[in-house]
Amino acid sequence: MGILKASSPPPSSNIGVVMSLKIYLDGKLVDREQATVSVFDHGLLYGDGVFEGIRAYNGVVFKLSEHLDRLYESAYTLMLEIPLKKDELEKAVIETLKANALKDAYIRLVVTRGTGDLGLDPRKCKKATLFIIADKIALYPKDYYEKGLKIATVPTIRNHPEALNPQLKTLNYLNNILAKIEATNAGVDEALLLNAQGYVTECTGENIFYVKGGRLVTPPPYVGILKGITRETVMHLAREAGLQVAEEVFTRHDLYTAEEVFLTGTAAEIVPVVKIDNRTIGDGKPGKKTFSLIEAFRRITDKEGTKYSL
Ligand code: PXG
Repeated sequence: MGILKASSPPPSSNIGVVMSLKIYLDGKLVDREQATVSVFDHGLLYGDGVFEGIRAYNGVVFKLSEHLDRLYESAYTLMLEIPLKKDELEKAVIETLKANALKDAYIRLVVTRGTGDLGLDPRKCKKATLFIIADKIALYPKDYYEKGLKIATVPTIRNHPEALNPQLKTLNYLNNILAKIEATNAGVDEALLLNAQGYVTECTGENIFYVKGGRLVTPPPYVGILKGITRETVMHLAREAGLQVAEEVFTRHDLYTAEEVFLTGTAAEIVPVVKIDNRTIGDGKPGKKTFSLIEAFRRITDKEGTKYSL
């Protein structure tokens, strides 16, 4: 998948004022140049922290409450105390969007263990660092949705749930980054990760689904996946559309022989897959059920979430 880049500062307006992106950092909105964290921050030194990637569509933060619940749950297991209550954090997200006059945005919400010293003991960090970046959304190329992706299984397996549970959205993404490098080396668009038992888990930043015989199937969380918010939404939309939806353990064979395969994630939304490990899926074109789910998804993105006005 493409890489989401923070946009460079916009060019000066005709009255000569340079608008800088405002970043929420530990309770204040600051210019991007001032939005810095310490080299002793354990988020940087150890990847000790949690994050969320969220989108706003036409003045609605899609499923903000669900994203915040997942953030607090990841932090709870890591015994990382988020310095704001959920309603305060919700306000901080909206404040950041307003400060940047963004109706459509990509929001990156990050909480690190905070500043400590050179030792991984989290007790050395007295207070978590919290920042929110809201920027213009860099969309994926249209081609991805019209032609579909080619993906391949990579040698790196998904983290074992009793090592670093994939249900936690932590700042340690090296499992996914290694897989991404392997996919790029193999000349495909995205990596498919199996678990230690050889079952299909997910891609580097997307959940996976297949359609076969009128059923929509996706792996259950216990195989080792992030419980995607887009995943939950798609399961709901599919049930509403009369599809039978199942969370089942499956292998690559089930994907190769499926009628349709697609990926889901906040950044990608729903993206069709047409080739896996050089096997053509269905007739090699994005499937009908995938397209109707994309349409159904796009109808609700600016309805199901937290509304705000600029
Ligand atoms: N699996 C993994 C490993 C993820 O990181 C998803 C599935 C999909 O979850 P959601 O809740 O988004 O449907 C993710 C989400 C980025 C970026 O900037 C990554 C994600 C989300 C947004 C942006 O790479 N990952």
